Amino acid sequence: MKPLLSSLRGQQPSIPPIWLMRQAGRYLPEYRALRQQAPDFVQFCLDPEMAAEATLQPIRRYDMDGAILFADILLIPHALGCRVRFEPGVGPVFEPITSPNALSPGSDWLDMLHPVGETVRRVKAALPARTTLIGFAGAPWTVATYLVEGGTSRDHAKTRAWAFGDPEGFDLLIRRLVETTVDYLSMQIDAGAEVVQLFDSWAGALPADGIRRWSLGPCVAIATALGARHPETPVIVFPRGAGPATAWFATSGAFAGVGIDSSIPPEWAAAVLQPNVAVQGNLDSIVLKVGGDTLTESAAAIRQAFQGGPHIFNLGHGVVPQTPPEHVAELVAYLRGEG
Ligand code: 1CP
Repeated sequence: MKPLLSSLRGQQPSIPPIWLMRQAGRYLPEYRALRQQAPDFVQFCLDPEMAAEATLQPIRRYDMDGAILFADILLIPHALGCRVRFEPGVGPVFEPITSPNALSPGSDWLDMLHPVGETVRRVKAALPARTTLIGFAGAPWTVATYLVEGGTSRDHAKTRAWAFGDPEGFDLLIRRLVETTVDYLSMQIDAGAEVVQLFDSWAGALPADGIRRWSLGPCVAIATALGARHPETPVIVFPRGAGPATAWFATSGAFAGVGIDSSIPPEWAAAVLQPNVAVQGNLDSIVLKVGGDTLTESAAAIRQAFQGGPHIFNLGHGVVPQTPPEHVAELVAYLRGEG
C-alpha cells in the first residue's frame, strides 16, 4: 500500500510519509515561470494543463509521498456566485457578504469546477506508484471568513460578530458551504483523489464553543457525508490554531488524520491524538526556511515524538515563498535516512 495511505489506516511505515502544505508555489522557480503565463490566478487554477503541471512540480523535485492538487479553497465561493480576484501583493478580494443568500448555488455551479476534476485525472495518470493524490477544500468557517471580511483579515471580527450576533443566520451560510463542499470533494474523489483534506486555517480565531459549532461541527458533517458516499477515502482535517480543542477532532471518529500547527507540543499530540488518528505535522515553516542543523534537529525531535504511532510528516502551515528549494530536498533526504 502507498505509505501515506498506510499511515491513515493506522499501519505506520518505518519511515514516515511526507508531503508539505503549499509544496507547490512561489518558492519554486519553475512555479513562478509557469504562473507568469497566466496572470489571472483563478484562470490558472481552472486550467487543467497548468494546474496539473503545478501539482507535479514538487513531486518531480522531491519524490514526496503526497501530491496535493493545485487549486484554491476560494474556488467554491467563486463558483457559487461570489467572485474572487487575487490582487498581487494583497491576496484574495471579495465583495463582502452580509446574508447567507449571497450564496445561492444554481443547479450548474459544479460545472464551473469541472476543470478541477480534469486536473485530478491528469495528475493521477502521471503520478509515480508510491505517491498519494490529495484533494482538498477549505472548511466552511475559513471560507466564510474570506466572504464576510472581503478577503484576508487579521482578527476576523466581522465574521465573529455575525456568528455570535446572528447564529441561526450564520448557520445557514455554513450549511450551504457544507453541502456544496461535499459535492465538490465527491467530484474530486470520483476523478481520482485518494485522500481529501479540509483546511480550517482560521479555526483559532474562534472561542472554544465557537470551534465546536462552526469548525468541528461542519467538518464532521462533511466527513460523515463523504464517508457515506466514499467509505474508502480517508479525510484529514487541519484545524489550525485550535489548541487543545484539536482533541475533539481526533476523537470524533470522522477523520483518519488530524493536522496540527507548530504551536501544538508533539508529546501532547502523541499522547492525546495519536491513539485515535494519524497525526500530520508539525515542523515550523520558518525552521524549514532557515535550514541547517536547526532543521534536522527539529525534524528529528518531531519524528521521535511520533514514532509510537501513525504520523505523516508535514509543516505546521504552508511553505513560505522565501524558502530555499534545497532545504526541502535536505529535509526529505534526512527523513529517508539519505542525509
Ligand atoms: O500568486 C500566487 O501564486 C498565489 C499564491 C497561492 C497559491 C500557490 C494562492 C493564493 N493559492 C495557492 C494554491 C493553494 N492554496 C493550494 C495548492 C498548493 C499547495 O498546497 O501546494 C492550497 C492547498 C491552497 C489552500 C488555501 N488557499 C488556504 C488554506 C491553506 C493555508 O495556507 O492556510 C487558504 C487560506 C487560501 C487562500 C489564499 N489563496 C491564495 C492566497 C494569497 C490566500 C490568502 C492566504 C491568507 O489569507 O493568508
